[in-house]
Amino acid sequence: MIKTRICDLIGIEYPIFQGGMAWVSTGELVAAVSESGGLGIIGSGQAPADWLRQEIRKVKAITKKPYGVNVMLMSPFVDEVMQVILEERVPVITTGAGNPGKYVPMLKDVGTKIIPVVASVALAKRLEKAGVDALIAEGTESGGHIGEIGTLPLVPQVVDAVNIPVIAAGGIVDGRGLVAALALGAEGVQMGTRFMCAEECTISPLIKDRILKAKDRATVITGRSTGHPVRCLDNRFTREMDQYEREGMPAEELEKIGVGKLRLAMVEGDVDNGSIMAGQVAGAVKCIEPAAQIIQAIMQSAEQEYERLSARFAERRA
Ligand code: TUI
Repeated sequence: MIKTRICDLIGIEYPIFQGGMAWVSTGELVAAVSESGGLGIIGSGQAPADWLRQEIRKVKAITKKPYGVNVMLMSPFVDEVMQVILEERVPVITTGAGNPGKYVPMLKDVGTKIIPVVASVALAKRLEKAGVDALIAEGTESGGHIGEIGTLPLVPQVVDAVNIPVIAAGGIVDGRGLVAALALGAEGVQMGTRFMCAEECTISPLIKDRILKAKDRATVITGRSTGHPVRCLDNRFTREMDQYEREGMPAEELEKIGVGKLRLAMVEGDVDNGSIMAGQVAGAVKCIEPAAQIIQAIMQSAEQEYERLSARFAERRA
């Protein structure tokens, strides 16, 4: 059994977070992950506050276990979303795409644990000083809005720079990834892409099918010129964006074209014109299965991999 500080900090059985993906991580998936002993996290993205309240209530109706909400700090509704989080006494929040420092005191007041996503050592250090409870160090292998450093170099540098627990994200899809993350000094993992193919995930089956058919080189990065690079599966939408970027379209116009495209993919199932945000591990996701089975499989294979490595080290010592 792999228990770490993060399990004790938030009261979960297994050190596995399900990434809070906009339009993907709805109450159904979140409740299933939390009920299975991981941490399910609602993706509030750019959704309005009442949508979030409804998803929180769905989770509370299904499970009494801890769950989280991801706050996308570039959302126009961020203040209202924070208000709902306070009112509903959400146990854990994660944040993305910005610095949540100014929200830390009010969240601490109500006992909400704050676990920001960082893509650099500098922000990790600043947020530890601001009083956050743990950090998610997310490498560029992830889907969606990404930083520039790979998980393998980022995680140990963040681990060495702070004393609070660090969760590794980006490029992790199975038990081998969990053991590797622990070897880097992380105390857990966050996975998004694999949970997109959970049975309980409510996205369009056409998107799940695209992930299952993806190969290792299926993802591309668009939006570098806007300062907000995004990783998604290569499709008509990403090729058009790429063309516009090469033609020098201004950032504002590019961003306008992107509006609504994530929903178009995930909810409407438009696999050509939508933005299918997914990580580089898409090629390693092999089947649709219940969240409980995903978590059990990861824990079982992590323990086997750990045993295998221990045996190899023991052989060398003998
Ligand atoms: O946030 C994510 N992934 C996301 S958010 C999203 S919605 C979106 N759509 C279009 C454009 C932008 C967002 C889709 N996927 N992951 C967490 C994450 N946070 N990755 C990287 C960061 C990050 C980047 C810069 C965090 C902080 C930061 O700097 C803030 C600062 O002030 O230094």
